[in-house]
Amino acid sequence: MNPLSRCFLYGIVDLGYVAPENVATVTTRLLEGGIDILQLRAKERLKKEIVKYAEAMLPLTKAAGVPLILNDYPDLLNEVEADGCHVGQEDFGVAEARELAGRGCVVGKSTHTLAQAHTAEREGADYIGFGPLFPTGTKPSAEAIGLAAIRTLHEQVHLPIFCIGGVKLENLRDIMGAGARRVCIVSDLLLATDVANRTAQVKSVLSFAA
Ligand code: TZP
Ligand code: MG
Repeated sequence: MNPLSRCFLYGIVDLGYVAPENVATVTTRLLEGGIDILQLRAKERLKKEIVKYAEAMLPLTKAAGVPLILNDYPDLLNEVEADGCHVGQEDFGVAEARELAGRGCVVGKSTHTLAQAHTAEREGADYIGFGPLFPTGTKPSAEAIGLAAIRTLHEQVHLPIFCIGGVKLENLRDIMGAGARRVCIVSDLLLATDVANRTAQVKSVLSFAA
């Protein structure tokens, strides 16, 4: 069975939004709200800093039984007891990521087209991200792809698919209505006044739609 088959809401502790001293607190809030899987995303940070943030998150995610995924650096899985890594189209192939990780782990891949999603499945990814659905300040350089391909994607690719990019509590029902089952949300959770409450609200919409 896919280790992520019961994960529907993917959260990211993104250091673009979270100050280093708040990494543990924000992680706790996301977990309190019922996040199913968490990624640490720390662009332009040194690897040794990323290791430190991951170490702050790990006891919390482990206690909650929630997988922790490191963005960009599969090799850090040699140093950190995280559960997996996430790679983009310009990073590594899935097999290469597994080799760099040096041990069994979850490998996720970012995809932006149906063709890339098929390739990721063939390469043996454990899950994919699909997006950005909408323009997003979290990844301003990426072109939005809209909702049109979501249903076909779910008919053709049999991996956990996390729709990402501009997903918010407010548009979640539309995204589910377009065929999505799982989502990844960054800013709408991290910028909420009450992160745990926002996370719980999103979870309840997702479970209602499941
Ligand atoms: N990959 C595609 S869109 C995105 C990433 C990391 C950012 C999503 O962030 P937000 O704030 O939920 O739009
Ligand atoms: Mg990357």
